[in-house]
Amino acid sequence: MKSALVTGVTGQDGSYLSELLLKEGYRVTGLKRRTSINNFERLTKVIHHENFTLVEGEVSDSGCVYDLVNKYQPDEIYNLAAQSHVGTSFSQPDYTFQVNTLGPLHFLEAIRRFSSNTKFYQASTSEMFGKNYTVEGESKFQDENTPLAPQSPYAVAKVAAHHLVRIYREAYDIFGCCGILFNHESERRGENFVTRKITKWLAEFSVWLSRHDLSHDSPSLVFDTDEIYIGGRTSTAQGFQFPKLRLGNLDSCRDWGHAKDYVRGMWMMMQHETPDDYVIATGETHSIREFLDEAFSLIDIYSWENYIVIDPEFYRPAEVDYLLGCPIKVKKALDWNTKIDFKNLVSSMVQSDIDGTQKLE
Ligand code: NAP
Ligand code: G4F
Repeated sequence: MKSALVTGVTGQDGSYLSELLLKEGYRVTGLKRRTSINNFERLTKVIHHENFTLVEGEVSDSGCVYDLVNKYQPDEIYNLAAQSHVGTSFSQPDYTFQVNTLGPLHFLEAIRRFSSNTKFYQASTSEMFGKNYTVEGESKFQDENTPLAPQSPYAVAKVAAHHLVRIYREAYDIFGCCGILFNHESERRGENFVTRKITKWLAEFSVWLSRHDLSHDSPSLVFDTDEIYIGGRTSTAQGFQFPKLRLGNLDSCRDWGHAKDYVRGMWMMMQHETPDDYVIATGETHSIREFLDEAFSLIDIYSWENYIVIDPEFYRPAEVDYLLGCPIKVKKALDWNTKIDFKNLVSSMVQSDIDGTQKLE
């Protein structure tokens, strides 16, 4: 039986990846950091599985990582743990580096010292490209050859980790792969990323409307306040009015896929005979405005401008304007493909949030 250690197991990708690995017959050890209250919501499908174990650990603590790797000597390590919010990395750059750069370095060192046959996956990101893209004829895209030009402390920390994996691969012959994953979302996406923030608000608004038997397309039903609606969570509505959705820059474009497809790509890279880095993306890009068009249309609202407020608080000191990944290498080498397209991604997120909100009512 193969064994895997998954860091960031309580996160979006960690939970989907654990499900996949258990299906593939692995023994999975999930690393969770110490929290004052358990956050196992995403782990309901795996937590009672006989081949799944949770261990507590902190990736920025080298001794902790060395002990874990030495003790478990897993066949594969998937390092998904990160301070994963780009906006937060501007206010917490030091912490972001400790987790996102020193974390992977500790694993690479631990493998080199104690477990040289362990394969290592590092969660690299399309944010590393920053403002750069490759131009070919009419098309603009990023692939494995596009130069990196990070635009945030988050991205700089990930670039450092990306290069560390390459160096350990070349210098010490460690089987290390970096997945350069473009944005991937799901019903389990963190609530302060833009897609989930939108779908959660829509669900709460939609359920509130039906509870009050109100018509959908009536802007007089919403009001502007920054006190009640904060960071993706609505608390109360005010009489027959509901707080507007507050967002930042709507003009950036992202290549959004579904996390379930993307964790399959991570696993496929690790099964290949040689370690390498791959872009994982859909090859399609959409602006935040287009995401709003699609999501609001699902509750029969076609002029969403009336329902949102542009709040400078959600603008970043530096922005990544355009991401569109070219996944040709991973398609050719690993036969990887997406199964869930943009429309299905948005509708499954909206529906899941509506179901979740109704359950709470
Ligand atoms: P996520 O939902 O934010 O999950 C991050 C995980 O890391 C959580 O389990 C978190 O624990 C854990 N973590 C944070 N700090 C830690 C620490 N110091 N020690 C141990 N664990 C720690 O992120 P995700 O969307 O699943 O992304 C997974 C990885 O892929 C991240 O490295 C991210 O940067 C990268 N990535 C994501 C995307 C994307 O679009 N989703 C694209 C490219 C790359 P808590 O649950 O306790 O917070
Ligand atoms: O949803 P976001 O926060 O994702 P972002 O910054 O693209 O980062 C995500 O994808 C990366 C891969 O490219 C990962 F590495 C990273 O870990 C994370 O998963 O923001 C997307 C866009 C940005 O341009 C942001 O400025 O949406 C814009 N935006 C507009 N209003 C907002 C908001 N972003 C957030 N989080 N909240 C807003 O209210």
